Amino acid sequence: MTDAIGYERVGDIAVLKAQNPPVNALGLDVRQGLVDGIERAESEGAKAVLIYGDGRTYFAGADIREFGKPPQGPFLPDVCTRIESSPLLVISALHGTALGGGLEIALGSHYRIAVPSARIGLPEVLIGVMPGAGGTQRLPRLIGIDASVDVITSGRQVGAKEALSLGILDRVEEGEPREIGLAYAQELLDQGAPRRAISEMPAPESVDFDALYDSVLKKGRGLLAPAVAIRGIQACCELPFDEGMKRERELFMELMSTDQRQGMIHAFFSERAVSKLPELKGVEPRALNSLGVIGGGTMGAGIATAALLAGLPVVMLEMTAEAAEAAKGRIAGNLQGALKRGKISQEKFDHLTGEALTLATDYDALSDVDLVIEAVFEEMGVKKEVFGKLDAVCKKGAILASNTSYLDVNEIAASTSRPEDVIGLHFFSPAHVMKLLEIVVADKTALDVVATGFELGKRLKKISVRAGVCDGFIGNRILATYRKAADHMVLDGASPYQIDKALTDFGFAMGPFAVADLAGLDIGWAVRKRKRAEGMDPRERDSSYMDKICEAGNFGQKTGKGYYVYEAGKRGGTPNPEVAELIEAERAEKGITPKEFTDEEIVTRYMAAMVNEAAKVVGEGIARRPLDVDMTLLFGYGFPRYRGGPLKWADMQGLDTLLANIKSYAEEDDYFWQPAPLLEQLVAEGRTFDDLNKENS
Ligand code: T1G
Repeated sequence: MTDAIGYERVGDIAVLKAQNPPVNALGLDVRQGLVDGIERAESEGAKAVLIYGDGRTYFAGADIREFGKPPQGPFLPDVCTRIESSPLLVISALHGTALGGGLEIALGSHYRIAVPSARIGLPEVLIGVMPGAGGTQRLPRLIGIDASVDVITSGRQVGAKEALSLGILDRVEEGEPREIGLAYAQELLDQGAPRRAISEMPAPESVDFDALYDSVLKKGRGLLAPAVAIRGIQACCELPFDEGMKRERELFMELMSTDQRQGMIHAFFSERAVSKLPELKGVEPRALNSLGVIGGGTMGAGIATAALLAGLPVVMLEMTAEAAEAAKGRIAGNLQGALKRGKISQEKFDHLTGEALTLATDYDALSDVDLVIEAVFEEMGVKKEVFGKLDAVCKKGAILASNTSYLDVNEIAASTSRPEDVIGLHFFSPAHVMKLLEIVVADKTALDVVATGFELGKRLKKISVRAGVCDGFIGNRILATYRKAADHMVLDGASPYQIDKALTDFGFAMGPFAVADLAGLDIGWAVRKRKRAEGMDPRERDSSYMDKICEAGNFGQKTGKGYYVYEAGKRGGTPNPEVAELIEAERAEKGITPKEFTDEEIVTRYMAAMVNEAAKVVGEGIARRPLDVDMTLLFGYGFPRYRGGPLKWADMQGLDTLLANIKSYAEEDDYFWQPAPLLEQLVAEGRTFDDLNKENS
């Protein structure tokens, strides 16, 4: 017996306790311990077996750290079948999150009881695979095809109450899993309850699985796993159980070998690793019990909303009482969404827009808050004025943060007497929805201030990424480059609409031109004007057609017209014919003969620009590790999760191929396409971005 599974007898009941913290993942020792425990219970003449988890949860699934390594028996499907085939009555008592292989172990049991707070699910598709231990063979027998398709293809967590009504659980009882499990097992023994092997239950009637496969594939926007899982459910309905299990295993192993599985596992572990910085180990955050927000516009109101939902009282400072009331209205509007979705009660809504939110027009109201975030106009003079006042008013040790999206946080810090207390907290709009938070660390920012930034991000359930100070930090700096690559392709012959489609086919939620219309074309216009005013390198390709779109008052969705024309009540837009004319005129003016671009070339160039700039951002230390860039692009810029992020994608393409492409583009334009030194170094040394992740985590 391994100690991963504890064994004790309570009368006729053998109790198997999972003790493999932190989440009782079904690693080799746990699997072996379960088999040994069942065999021991049978040899000792027990009448029933209770399986439950010690610590915070029942089994949370296979140990995904084993993925990609040579598989070792006993394999999980066999463990589930071994449990199910026991002549003893097997009961599982669930708490925490019984997910993936964890739920499959429970489905191999004959009865299932749970505490009310338990959640169950088959989230395998969220990491690029599918249930591979009988989930697609047992669940449909238990709850039918429709409910199984929902649970398996969504990967969502199902609460105990819903799981009971679906028939996945037999009982939901308050109490400790061990106690309610023992009581239920004894009750079943006393009733002479029969074993209930799900594999012996009839499978549902087959349906048109080809149509179901197609609709799930379309809905997944390129994601393979949910659609392949449909073929597993089909096997349940069309094959005897044992053959269905074999078919499920084949499909599972097919998914295990895909780039999508690699990408999504990378995303799973990276979103946890990104906020674990070696330099913050053992650094205590400062007190964080109250927040001040300056500026109640869209961003400030979004930040205040996120803080209020995280339980932090907020002082909202605006210039006038009317503006403060308008800010409160925006916050209430944001919270209405949470109220409608049942995320908060009316009572909570009233509290958050009542005593938890203080409106103010005088800086003195911020004298006692632990952390202030300003979200005022993006102009350095305005920022310095705000920070000068904060420096005078805020208590010693208070943290002064700027939500600036590209201004120099070092310069802002230098305008105070306490640069060590100054940090950038770059939220993404809408701030109460977007997961990404760039924590911009200036030269003098104290370590415990950085730690407090990450603590705030954790409280707000953000994916927090440490960024150094440069124009655009991590995300916007990389965006500016790959957006420019797209603009160059437009000038050279591609249409904005072909580019948008090529990139949505690649998996982006939206293409760059649709994104520009959403964000507002006036933002890019202001940046181009700023850069021209600051003086541009004559080798940098500039473009005027976009200015002409803006000069006509077309800023995208907010004016109803930009690259696309938007009609009220209709999703998406149709190409704006004026844009093509402006592009042709500029090509003519510049003497450019337009050339054809294939979708593949569009994606290759676009991604080469993104990876090259990302490699510079890592090489310069603006991003700590390649995974930090991946998480930034995933959570702030709609990069497709199943590709893991641009640098994970680059590793899978092969860095040598990418570098060769960049060098070939440099022959046309050696200013824009300067190969990143880090990329050249990695190729020369035969290393990958993932090697860097491992060396720096
Ligand atoms: N394997 C290995 N490590 C895991 C793990 C897992 N399944 N789940 C979590 N961890 C680690 C995680 O990396 C972190 O480590 C720590 O545990 C705490 O996690 C055959 C093949 C369970 C809801 O997909 O959804 O079964 O950073 O920070 O927020 O069909 O973890 O501390 O070093 O996330 O409380 C299916 C994935 C696997 C569940 C807990 N199961 N995990 O959330 O803590 S595939 C999953 C989660 C499978 C079978 C197939 C969450 C959680 P570290 P955490 P949390």
